[in-house]
Amino acid sequence: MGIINATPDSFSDGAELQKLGTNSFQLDIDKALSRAEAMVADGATFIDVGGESTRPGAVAVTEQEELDRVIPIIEAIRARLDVCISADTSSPTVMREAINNGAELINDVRALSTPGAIEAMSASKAAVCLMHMQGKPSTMQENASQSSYKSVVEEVFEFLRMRVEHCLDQGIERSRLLIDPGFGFGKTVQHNYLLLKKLARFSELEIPILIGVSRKSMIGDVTGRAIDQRLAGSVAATTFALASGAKIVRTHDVAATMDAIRVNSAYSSAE
Ligand code: YH5
Repeated sequence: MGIINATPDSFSDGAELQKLGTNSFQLDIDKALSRAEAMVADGATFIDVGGESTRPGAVAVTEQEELDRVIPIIEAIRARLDVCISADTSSPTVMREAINNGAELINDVRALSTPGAIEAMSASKAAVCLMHMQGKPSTMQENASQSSYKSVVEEVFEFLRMRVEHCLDQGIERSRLLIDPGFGFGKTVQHNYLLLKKLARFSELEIPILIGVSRKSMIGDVTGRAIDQRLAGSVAATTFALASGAKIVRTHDVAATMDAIRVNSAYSSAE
């Protein structure tokens, strides 16, 4: 799963080109589309489009801003590429609009906890990824270190098990669900590595596991590397996740991640 961040700061040359009389909005869409094309050429089968930054400390966006950022990019990808489009959102309105415009997966870091989100999904045929997060993006990492997980693995497991049950009760079929332990979301580096080590536990739920470790602090912390130097570490962590049964990997670096997937497939099927 390749990542497209539809947040203004991720297309940073927009402002400069605008001065020359170019439409920066169209430029952002073109840029997102060429990124998506490259990721599909590298082997991505999902493109995750998000308009709300959920990085630690990020500020909230309005629903309208999110729609304005995400929907045109989804439309452009749908018109040009044969790939499963994932919309990274917690807003029921954005979920509905994204699905109406061709998204087949909703990636919700809040696991459908926003009022109306469950209803938006049960009224659709789209799939949904339920992710675990402790706290909220603006403050989750401030509290992570003193956070009182008795056992981080058991608590994340119980949370996902209950969200899965709730979705099933509300008419979202099992075959439409994905689960994700939410690396970096209200967790210390130690919590993240324990979750990675025990990831196989989550296959008990018999729902495909999606993971995202790409360029995150858990990689930066142990390698001492800046965000743009974390590829090797991210691929190493990904390999452990694949060996423990992860089925979908959310990444900024599709080509290298595909190599890890191929190596893992060969390793798993060796006899
Ligand atoms: C995820 O794990 N993550 S957004 C901080 C970074 C680098 C990357 C400090 N959405 C996930 O990618 N959706 C995000 O450097 C996600 N699973 C799912 N399902 C955070 C992110 C990032 C944060």
